Amino acid sequence: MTNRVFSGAQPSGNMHLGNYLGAFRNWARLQDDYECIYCVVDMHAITVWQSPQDLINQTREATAAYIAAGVDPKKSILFNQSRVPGHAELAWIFNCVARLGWLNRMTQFKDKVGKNRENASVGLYVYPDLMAADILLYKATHVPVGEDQKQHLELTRDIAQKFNNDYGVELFPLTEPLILGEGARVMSLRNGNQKMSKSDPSEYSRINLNDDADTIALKIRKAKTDPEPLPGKAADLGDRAEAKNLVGIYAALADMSRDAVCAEFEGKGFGDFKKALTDLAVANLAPITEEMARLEKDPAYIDSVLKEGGERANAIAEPILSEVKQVVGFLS
Ligand code: AQP
Repeated sequence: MTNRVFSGAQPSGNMHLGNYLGAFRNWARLQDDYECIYCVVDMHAITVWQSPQDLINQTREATAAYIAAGVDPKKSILFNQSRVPGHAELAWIFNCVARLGWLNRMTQFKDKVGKNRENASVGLYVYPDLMAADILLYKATHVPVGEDQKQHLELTRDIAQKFNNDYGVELFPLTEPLILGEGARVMSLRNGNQKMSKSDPSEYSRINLNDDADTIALKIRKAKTDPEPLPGKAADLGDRAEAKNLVGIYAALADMSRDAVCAEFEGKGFGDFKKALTDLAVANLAPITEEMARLEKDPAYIDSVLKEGGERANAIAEPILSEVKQVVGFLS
Protein backbone atom coordinates (compact mmCIF):
# COMPACT_ATOMS: atom_id res chain seq x y z
CA MET A 1 0.00 0.00 0.00
CA THR A 2 1.19 3.54 -0.74
CA ASN A 3 2.30 5.42 2.35
CA ARG A 4 -0.14 8.27 2.09
CA VAL A 5 -0.44 11.22 4.46
CA PHE A 6 -3.58 13.30 4.92
CA SER A 7 -3.86 16.38 7.10
CA GLY A 8 -5.79 19.62 7.27
CA ALA A 9 -6.47 22.79 9.18
CA GLN A 10 -9.62 24.85 9.51
CA PRO A 11 -9.74 28.20 7.75
CA SER A 12 -11.14 29.90 10.82
CA GLY A 13 -8.70 32.85 10.78
CA ASN A 14 -5.65 33.73 12.90
CA MET A 15 -3.23 31.02 11.76
CA HIS A 16 -0.68 30.87 14.58
CA LEU A 17 2.65 29.54 15.77
CA GLY A 18 0.98 26.38 17.15
CA ASN A 19 -0.44 25.58 13.71
CA TYR A 20 3.00 26.16 12.22
CA LEU A 21 5.08 24.13 14.70
CA GLY A 22 2.45 21.45 15.34
CA ALA A 23 1.32 21.04 11.74
CA PHE A 24 2.44 23.03 8.68
CA ARG A 25 6.19 22.76 9.22
CA ASN A 26 5.91 19.01 9.68
CA TRP A 27 3.72 18.69 6.62
CA ALA A 28 6.45 20.28 4.52
CA ARG A 29 9.02 17.88 5.96
CA LEU A 30 6.95 14.82 5.09
CA GLN A 31 6.71 15.59 1.40
CA ASP A 32 9.87 13.73 0.43
CA ASP A 33 8.90 10.47 2.13
CA TYR A 34 5.14 10.25 1.60
CA GLU A 35 2.47 10.99 -0.94
CA CYS A 36 0.86 13.96 0.83
CA ILE A 37 -2.66 15.36 0.67
CA TYR A 38 -3.18 18.65 2.52
CA CYS A 39 -6.63 20.07 2.84
CA VAL A 40 -8.10 23.38 3.95
CA VAL A 41 -11.09 21.99 5.81
CA ASP A 42 -13.73 24.62 5.09
CA MET A 43 -16.59 22.20 5.85
CA HIS A 44 -15.21 21.78 9.37
CA ALA A 45 -14.88 25.55 9.73
CA ILE A 46 -18.64 26.13 9.30
CA THR A 47 -19.41 23.96 12.35
CA VAL A 48 -19.18 27.36 14.04
CA TRP A 49 -20.49 30.49 12.31
CA GLN A 50 -18.27 31.98 9.59
CA SER A 51 -19.44 34.89 7.49
CA PRO A 52 -19.17 33.86 3.80
CA GLN A 53 -16.69 36.58 2.82
CA ASP A 54 -14.51 35.84 5.84
CA LEU A 55 -14.54 32.16 4.96
CA ILE A 56 -13.33 32.92 1.43
CA ASN A 57 -10.52 35.16 2.74
CA GLN A 58 -9.55 32.71 5.47
CA THR A 59 -9.46 29.79 3.02
CA ARG A 60 -7.02 31.76 0.88
CA GLU A 61 -5.05 32.78 3.98
CA ALA A 62 -4.76 29.15 5.13
CA THR A 63 -3.62 28.07 1.67
CA ALA A 64 -1.01 30.83 1.68
CA ALA A 65 0.16 29.71 5.14
CA TYR A 66 0.62 26.10 3.99
CA ILE A 67 2.63 27.18 0.94
CA ALA A 68 4.68 29.76 2.87
CA ALA A 69 5.56 27.07 5.43
CA GLY A 70 6.96 24.91 2.64
CA VAL A 71 4.08 22.83 1.28
CA ASP A 72 4.77 22.54 -2.44
CA PRO A 73 1.51 22.37 -4.40
CA LYS A 74 3.27 20.56 -7.24
CA LYS A 75 4.62 17.84 -4.99
CA SER A 76 1.65 17.55 -2.63
CA ILE A 77 -2.07 17.79 -3.27
CA LEU A 78 -3.44 21.02 -1.78
CA PHE A 79 -7.15 21.79 -1.98
CA ASN A 80 -10.18 22.93 -0.01
CA GLN A 81 -12.44 20.19 1.32
CA SER A 82 -15.79 21.37 -0.09
CA ARG A 83 -14.48 20.94 -3.65
CA VAL A 84 -14.45 17.16 -3.30
CA PRO A 85 -18.02 15.93 -2.66
CA GLY A 86 -16.80 12.54 -1.41
CA HIS A 87 -15.96 14.06 2.01
CA ALA A 88 -19.63 14.77 2.72
CA GLU A 89 -20.85 11.50 1.21
CA LEU A 90 -18.47 9.32 3.20
CA ALA A 91 -19.14 11.34 6.36
CA TRP A 92 -22.82 10.44 6.09
CA ILE A 93 -21.98 6.74 5.87
CA PHE A 94 -19.70 7.16 8.90
CA ASN A 95 -22.49 8.92 10.80
CA CYS A 96 -24.26 5.59 10.48
CA VAL A 97 -21.20 3.59 11.59
CA ALA A 98 -20.03 5.64 14.59
CA ARG A 99 -21.93 5.16 17.86
CA LEU A 100 -23.37 7.97 19.96
CA GLY A 101 -21.36 6.71 22.92
CA TRP A 102 -18.13 7.16 20.97
CA LEU A 103 -18.93 10.77 20.08
CA ASN A 104 -20.08 11.51 23.63
CA ARG A 105 -16.53 10.77 24.80
CA MET A 106 -14.85 13.36 22.54
CA THR A 107 -13.16 15.82 24.86
CA GLN A 108 -12.67 18.52 22.22
CA PHE A 109 -16.45 18.84 21.74
CA LYS A 110 -16.95 19.12 25.49
CA ASP A 111 -14.15 21.70 25.78
CA LYS A 112 -15.48 23.76 22.88
CA VAL A 113 -19.14 23.89 23.90
CA GLY A 114 -18.67 24.10 27.66
CA LYS A 115 -22.04 24.75 29.28
CA ASN A 116 -23.58 25.80 25.98
CA ARG A 117 -24.12 22.27 24.61
CA GLU A 118 -27.77 22.70 23.61
CA ASN A 119 -26.82 25.57 21.36
CA ALA A 120 -23.92 23.89 19.55
CA SER A 121 -24.40 22.88 15.90
CA VAL A 122 -25.01 19.21 15.12
CA GLY A 123 -22.08 19.56 12.72
CA LEU A 124 -19.73 20.31 15.60
CA TYR A 125 -20.89 17.15 17.36
CA VAL A 126 -20.30 14.90 14.32
CA TYR A 127 -17.09 16.71 13.36
CA PRO A 128 -15.00 13.60 14.18
CA ASP A 129 -17.02 11.54 11.67
CA LEU A 130 -16.22 14.08 8.96
CA MET A 131 -12.57 13.99 10.01
CA ALA A 132 -12.61 10.18 9.66
CA ALA A 133 -14.11 10.60 6.19
CA ASP A 134 -11.40 13.14 5.25
CA ILE A 135 -8.71 10.63 6.08
CA LEU A 136 -10.30 7.40 4.87
CA LEU A 137 -11.62 8.84 1.60
CA TYR A 138 -7.98 8.57 0.49
CA LYS A 139 -7.13 5.45 2.52
CA ALA A 140 -4.44 7.56 4.19
CA THR A 141 -1.99 5.43 6.14
CA HIS A 142 -0.55 8.25 8.26
CA VAL A 143 -1.85 11.47 9.77
CA PRO A 144 0.49 14.03 11.33
CA VAL A 145 -1.53 15.36 14.25
CA GLY A 146 -0.95 17.55 17.25
CA GLU A 147 -1.46 15.90 20.66
CA ASP A 148 -4.90 17.56 20.72
CA GLN A 149 -6.12 15.53 17.74
CA LYS A 150 -5.02 12.08 18.97
CA GLN A 151 -8.47 11.16 20.29
CA HIS A 152 -10.11 11.99 16.96
CA LEU A 153 -7.62 9.81 15.14
CA GLU A 154 -8.41 6.92 17.47
CA LEU A 155 -12.07 7.39 16.56
CA THR A 156 -11.09 7.25 12.87
CA ARG A 157 -9.45 3.88 13.54
CA ASP A 158 -12.54 2.66 15.41
CA ILE A 159 -14.77 3.68 12.51
CA ALA A 160 -12.47 1.99 9.97
CA GLN A 161 -12.41 -1.18 12.03
CA LYS A 162 -16.17 -1.27 12.61
CA PHE A 163 -16.86 -0.62 8.93
CA ASN A 164 -14.47 -3.42 7.91
CA ASN A 165 -16.00 -5.81 10.49
CA ASP A 166 -19.65 -4.95 9.79
CA TYR A 167 -19.28 -5.46 6.05
CA GLY A 168 -16.68 -8.25 6.25
CA VAL A 169 -14.11 -6.39 4.15
CA GLU A 170 -10.55 -5.11 4.49
CA LEU A 171 -11.32 -1.82 2.81
CA PHE A 172 -9.98 0.83 5.17
CA PRO A 173 -6.48 0.93 6.69
CA LEU A 174 -5.96 1.57 10.41
CA THR A 175 -4.36 4.98 10.05
CA GLU A 176 -1.32 5.70 12.22
CA PRO A 177 -0.59 9.05 13.92
CA LEU A 178 2.67 10.82 13.22
CA ILE A 179 3.50 13.02 16.23
CA LEU A 180 6.65 14.85 15.36
CA GLY A 181 9.19 16.98 17.17
CA GLU A 182 9.22 19.39 20.07
CA GLY A 183 6.42 21.57 18.73
CA ALA A 184 3.71 18.94 19.23
CA ARG A 185 1.73 21.14 21.61
CA VAL A 186 2.24 24.87 21.83
CA MET A 187 0.40 26.47 24.72
CA SER A 188 -1.13 29.92 25.14
CA LEU A 189 1.29 32.72 26.06
CA ARG A 190 -1.20 33.82 28.73
CA ASN A 191 -1.90 30.42 30.27
CA GLY A 192 0.55 27.55 30.02
CA ASN A 193 -2.22 25.01 30.63
CA GLN A 194 -4.33 26.00 27.61
CA LYS A 195 -3.35 25.31 24.03
CA MET A 196 -2.54 28.20 21.73
CA SER A 197 -5.72 28.59 19.72
CA LYS A 198 -7.19 30.68 16.90
CA SER A 199 -10.37 31.26 18.83
CA ASP A 200 -8.78 32.53 22.07
CA PRO A 201 -10.22 36.05 22.49
CA SER A 202 -6.87 37.38 23.73
CA GLU A 203 -4.52 38.42 20.89
CA TYR A 204 -1.70 38.17 23.44
CA SER A 205 -2.31 34.44 23.85
CA ARG A 206 -0.85 33.61 20.46
CA ILE A 207 1.69 34.63 17.85
CA ASN A 208 -0.12 34.91 14.54
CA LEU A 209 1.71 33.99 11.36
CA ASN A 210 1.02 37.47 10.02
CA ASP A 211 2.38 39.33 13.07
CA ASP A 212 5.28 41.67 12.33
CA ALA A 213 8.54 41.67 14.28
CA ASP A 214 7.42 44.40 16.72
CA THR A 215 4.18 42.57 17.50
CA ILE A 216 6.03 39.29 18.07
CA ALA A 217 8.48 41.08 20.40
CA LEU A 218 5.61 42.69 22.34
CA LYS A 219 3.70 39.43 22.72
CA ILE A 220 6.75 37.54 23.93
CA ARG A 221 7.64 40.37 26.33
CA LYS A 222 4.11 40.22 27.77
CA ALA A 223 4.04 36.41 27.89
CA LYS A 224 3.29 35.09 31.37
CA THR A 225 6.33 33.62 33.18
CA ASP A 226 7.65 33.20 36.71
CA PRO A 227 10.53 34.85 38.59
CA GLU A 228 12.71 31.70 38.84
CA PRO A 229 15.82 31.26 36.68
CA LEU A 230 15.98 28.43 34.12
CA PRO A 231 17.29 25.09 35.40
CA GLY A 232 20.01 23.10 33.59
CA LYS A 233 17.66 20.24 32.73
CA ALA A 234 14.13 20.29 31.26
CA ALA A 235 12.86 17.79 33.85
CA ASP A 236 13.63 20.33 36.60
CA LEU A 237 11.10 22.76 35.12
CA GLY A 238 8.59 20.71 37.15
CA ASP A 239 5.10 22.20 37.03
CA ARG A 240 6.14 25.62 35.72
CA ALA A 241 3.68 25.45 32.80
CA GLU A 242 4.52 28.81 31.21
CA ALA A 243 8.28 28.30 31.52
CA LYS A 244 7.94 24.85 29.97
CA ASN A 245 5.95 26.28 27.10
CA LEU A 246 8.51 28.97 26.25
CA VAL A 247 11.37 26.48 26.46
CA GLY A 248 9.37 24.13 24.22
CA ILE A 249 8.76 26.87 21.66
CA TYR A 250 12.45 27.78 21.65
CA ALA A 251 13.41 24.11 21.23
CA ALA A 252 10.98 23.64 18.34
CA LEU A 253 12.09 26.81 16.54
CA ALA A 254 15.79 26.02 16.96
CA ASP A 255 15.31 22.29 16.27
CA MET A 256 17.00 21.52 19.61
CA SER A 257 15.95 19.32 22.53
CA ARG A 258 14.44 21.00 25.59
CA ASP A 259 17.43 19.76 27.59
CA ALA A 260 19.83 21.50 25.21
CA VAL A 261 17.86 24.75 25.58
CA CYS A 262 17.96 24.51 29.39
CA ALA A 263 21.69 23.75 29.32
CA GLU A 264 22.29 26.87 27.20
CA PHE A 265 20.24 29.20 29.43
CA GLU A 266 20.93 27.61 32.84
CA GLY A 267 20.74 30.17 35.63
CA LYS A 268 19.40 32.95 33.36
CA GLY A 269 16.10 34.69 34.06
CA PHE A 270 13.25 35.24 31.61
CA GLY A 271 14.42 38.75 30.68
CA ASP A 272 17.42 37.30 28.81
CA PHE A 273 15.59 34.23 27.61
CA LYS A 274 12.71 36.20 26.12
CA LYS A 275 15.12 38.41 24.15
CA ALA A 276 16.76 35.33 22.62
CA LEU A 277 13.36 33.75 21.95
CA THR A 278 12.15 36.92 20.20
CA ASP A 279 15.18 36.96 17.89
CA LEU A 280 14.69 33.30 17.08
CA ALA A 281 10.94 33.63 16.48
CA VAL A 282 11.37 36.67 14.24
CA ALA A 283 14.16 34.99 12.24
CA ASN A 284 11.94 31.92 11.69
CA LEU A 285 8.64 33.64 11.06
CA ALA A 286 9.62 36.73 9.03
CA PRO A 287 10.16 34.81 5.76
CA ILE A 288 6.82 33.02 6.25
CA THR A 289 4.94 36.24 6.98
CA GLU A 290 6.49 37.87 3.92
CA GLU A 291 5.64 34.96 1.64
CA MET A 292 2.07 34.81 2.97
CA ALA A 293 1.61 38.52 2.27
CA ARG A 294 2.99 38.07 -1.27
CA LEU A 295 0.69 35.11 -1.98
CA GLU A 296 -2.38 36.80 -0.52
CA LYS A 297 -1.91 39.60 -3.05
CA ASP A 298 -2.44 37.01 -5.79
CA PRO A 299 -5.78 35.32 -5.05
CA ALA A 300 -6.04 34.08 -8.66
CA TYR A 301 -2.92 31.98 -8.12
CA ILE A 302 -4.21 30.58 -4.82
CA ASP A 303 -7.56 29.71 -6.41
CA SER A 304 -5.80 27.93 -9.28
CA VAL A 305 -3.76 25.87 -6.81
CA LEU A 306 -6.93 24.82 -4.98
CA LYS A 307 -8.74 23.98 -8.22
CA GLU A 308 -5.94 21.80 -9.54
CA GLY A 309 -5.48 20.17 -6.12
CA GLY A 310 -9.22 19.46 -5.95
CA GLU A 311 -9.09 17.68 -9.30
CA ARG A 312 -6.13 15.54 -8.21
CA ALA A 313 -7.80 14.73 -4.87
CA ASN A 314 -11.05 13.80 -6.57
CA ALA A 315 -9.23 11.42 -8.91
CA ILE A 316 -8.02 9.44 -5.86
CA ALA A 317 -11.26 9.74 -3.91
CA GLU A 318 -13.78 8.72 -6.58
CA PRO A 319 -12.75 5.06 -7.04
CA ILE A 320 -12.46 4.58 -3.25
CA LEU A 321 -15.93 6.05 -2.70
CA SER A 322 -17.36 3.83 -5.47
CA GLU A 323 -15.87 0.82 -3.73
CA VAL A 324 -17.44 1.91 -0.43
CA LYS A 325 -20.86 2.47 -2.01
CA GLN A 326 -20.76 -0.95 -3.61
CA VAL A 327 -19.86 -2.57 -0.28
CA VAL A 328 -22.68 -0.73 1.49
CA GLY A 329 -25.19 -1.78 -1.18
CA PHE A 330 -25.95 1.51 -2.88
CA LEU A 331 -27.14 0.97 -6.46
CA SER A 332 -25.57 3.29 -8.99
N1 AQP B 1 -1.44 24.97 20.00
C1 AQP B 1 -1.15 24.05 19.10
N2 AQP B 1 0.00 23.34 19.21
C2 AQP B 1 0.32 22.42 18.29
N3 AQP B 1 -0.44 22.14 17.22
C3 AQP B 1 -1.59 22.81 17.07
N4 AQP B 1 -2.56 22.75 16.14
C4 AQP B 1 -3.52 23.65 16.44
N5 AQP B 1 -3.20 24.30 17.58
C5 AQP B 1 -2.01 23.80 17.99
C6 AQP B 1 -2.53 21.86 15.00
O1 AQP B 1 -2.81 22.59 13.83
C7 AQP B 1 -3.56 21.78 12.93
C8 AQP B 1 -4.74 22.53 12.46
O2 AQP B 1 -5.63 22.76 13.52
P1 AQP B 1 -7.07 23.34 13.21
O3 AQP B 1 -6.95 24.73 12.82
O4 AQP B 1 -7.80 22.49 12.25
O5 AQP B 1 -7.90 23.17 14.51
P2 AQP B 1 -7.61 23.32 15.99
O6 AQP B 1 -6.69 22.26 16.46
O7 AQP B 1 -8.96 23.37 16.62
O8 AQP B 1 -6.86 24.70 16.09
P3 AQP B 1 -7.23 25.90 17.01
O9 AQP B 1 -6.22 26.95 16.80
O10 AQP B 1 -7.46 25.48 18.41
O11 AQP B 1 -8.54 26.40 16.35
P4 AQP B 1 -9.90 26.79 17.00
O12 AQP B 1 -9.57 27.81 18.02
O13 AQP B 1 -10.65 27.34 15.82
O14 AQP B 1 -10.47 25.53 17.56
C9 AQP B 1 -3.90 20.49 13.65
O15 AQP B 1 -2.98 19.47 13.24
C10 AQP B 1 -3.67 20.83 15.09
O16 AQP B 1 -3.27 19.72 15.85
